[in-house]
Amino acid sequence: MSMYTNPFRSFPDLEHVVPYSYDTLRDEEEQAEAPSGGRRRPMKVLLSTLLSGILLLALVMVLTGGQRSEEEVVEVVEGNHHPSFPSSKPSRAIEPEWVSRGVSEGVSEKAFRPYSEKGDSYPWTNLMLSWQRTAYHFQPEKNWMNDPNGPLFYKGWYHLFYQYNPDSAVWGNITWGHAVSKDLIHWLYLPLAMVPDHWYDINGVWTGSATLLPDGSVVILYTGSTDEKVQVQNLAHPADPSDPLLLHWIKYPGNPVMVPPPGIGTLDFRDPTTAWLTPDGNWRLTLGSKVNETGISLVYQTTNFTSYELLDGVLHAVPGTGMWECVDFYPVSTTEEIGLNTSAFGPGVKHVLKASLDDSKKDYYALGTYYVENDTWIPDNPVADVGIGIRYDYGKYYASKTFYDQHKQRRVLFGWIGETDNEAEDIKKGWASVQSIPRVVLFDQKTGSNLVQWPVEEVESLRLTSTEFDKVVVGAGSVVPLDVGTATQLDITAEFEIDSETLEGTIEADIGYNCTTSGGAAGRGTLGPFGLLVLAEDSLAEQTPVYFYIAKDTDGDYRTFFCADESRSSLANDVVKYVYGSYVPVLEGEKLIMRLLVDHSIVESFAQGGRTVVTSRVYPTQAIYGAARVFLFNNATAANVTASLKIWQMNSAFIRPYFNDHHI
Ligand code: DQQ
Repeated sequence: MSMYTNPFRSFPDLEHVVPYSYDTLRDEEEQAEAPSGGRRRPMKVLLSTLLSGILLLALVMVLTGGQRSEEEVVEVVEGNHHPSFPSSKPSRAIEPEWVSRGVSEGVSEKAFRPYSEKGDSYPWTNLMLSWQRTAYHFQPEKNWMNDPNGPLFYKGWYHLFYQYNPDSAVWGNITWGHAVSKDLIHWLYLPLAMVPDHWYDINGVWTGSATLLPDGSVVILYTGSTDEKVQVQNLAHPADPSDPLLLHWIKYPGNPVMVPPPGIGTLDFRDPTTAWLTPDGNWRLTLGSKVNETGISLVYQTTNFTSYELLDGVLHAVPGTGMWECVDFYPVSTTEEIGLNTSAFGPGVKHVLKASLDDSKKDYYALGTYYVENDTWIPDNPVADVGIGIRYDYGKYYASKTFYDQHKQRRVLFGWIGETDNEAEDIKKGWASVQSIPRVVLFDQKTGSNLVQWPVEEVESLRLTSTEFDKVVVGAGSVVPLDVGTATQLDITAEFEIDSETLEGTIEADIGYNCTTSGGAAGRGTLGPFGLLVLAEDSLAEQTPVYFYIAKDTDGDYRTFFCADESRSSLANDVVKYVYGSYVPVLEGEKLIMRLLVDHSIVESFAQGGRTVVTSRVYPTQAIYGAARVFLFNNATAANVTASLKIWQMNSAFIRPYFNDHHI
């Protein structure tokens, strides 16, 4: 097959593209009217809808004054401190000034390189840099890693493949790294699974997915960047299916099996999903692309995984969201707390569509209905469509991928947690990026409008000694140390109650609250912020607050936010410090609960059982090793809060090379 001719049917006509508003439900940005959408529309409707999308964007830009989204703002919070609240000034914010890696190949910006040419970076010591390595998150022994690829459970082992540069701590020369685990926590590094060694992937063995077939065999589909940097899809299968470690992979001699169809840019065609089996007995898969600024998801059909047919239309499209990378598409049960096989379909099932937005490097998902008869997916709530609504994680988190774990009947999510430091420091420390602790993903039956994500139960096997704190009163404007010894590897569960008199007596509080633009942890309001300071040293000159903030309107309705403020996380001036966060649904009678996994330079924070999640990458210079502490804080002006906590010290995971004589 010639790769530049189109062996398939014509490019989908985007018949059912419907523009929705650009506002985000959770980011609290300006909301515009969303037209209701039909499922199939003619091309002229597409053109007019795209045009209205552009006009709508222009309108929103005017209304918001072109306001930048949360993470584009590097927060600088000045003054407004209560004397007992940490008074250190956040260090200077950085306007990133970087050189692109990967963009010419048609993938996201991969490098953050502030001050690399000015030479005025912070004087990092080896001691500081070595502290940043995580103890129980997965990361390769050395060098660069990005997206998780092809996770699966096979013959007793969990397999994780990942985008990996075997030569350096920066993006490039992308191969598939490979590790296996019995429990998703302790990992053995295996030899590289696939390297760029054919014309159809010589510029990179990029992201892909595994599909487990009913006969127990495995196929992998991945994107190759060809000798001419064209993005194509390739097929691979295990050389020895009886090998539980799947050490060797054979690339299909007929590769590529899918090439960019007419109308799709050669740099805009990547990241095939796990395939699902439809009731008509065909396999389908989807992959991300764009047409102008409309992010789309193409659908292919196959029976044998070697020949594919591009189906008419698209699974879904959202104007203004740009290139969709690492699309994920899977069913969730609305009635049972179990995961579903990717091919599950029928009553009691909703489908999640997730896209990683190349333009903003954020992972957005939405819940909706999959119509197998015409391979379209319609969001439950058009205003919270993919790319404009809910995110998996409001912190540093991208290119995520789920798999169905048939061993434990759960759907497990991995996500790439990149660096926000200076690339020169990544090169010095010899590595860059970690994977999130795998999270179980479930439909939230209580709210009906979001997923919940929760660290896999196996992480609890790392819990060592614990300390409990019962009903600690944290007065308005105060900080309370929690004596747990060294606080660099922790699992923290905390429950907060705000004093009801103040809560009820408050007529109105901060209705326009926004984690990023309302002053971070130092911005004081009647009913917040309150929460924890982690990776803090005694003087609080360095600290990472993770907190709730309650807003109340005159109708007596509450809106709760869950935020993490990195602006004082490090005295270093050459790392990016964001204030992240979002709204979190809190139902009648629920306490405010958070769980934090602290592991050196990463803090994964879950609110209300995982309805809202925020991951922070932080690079303290003093709050490290034995100097790292944890505190409760309450920076509200009026309300006292009562907190009950359990804090575990966490063991390190065994993450090491595999040798034949090693067992875990
Ligand atoms: N990373 C891969 C691409 C994918 C991107 C290249 C997302 O396949 O689109 O390393 O981070």
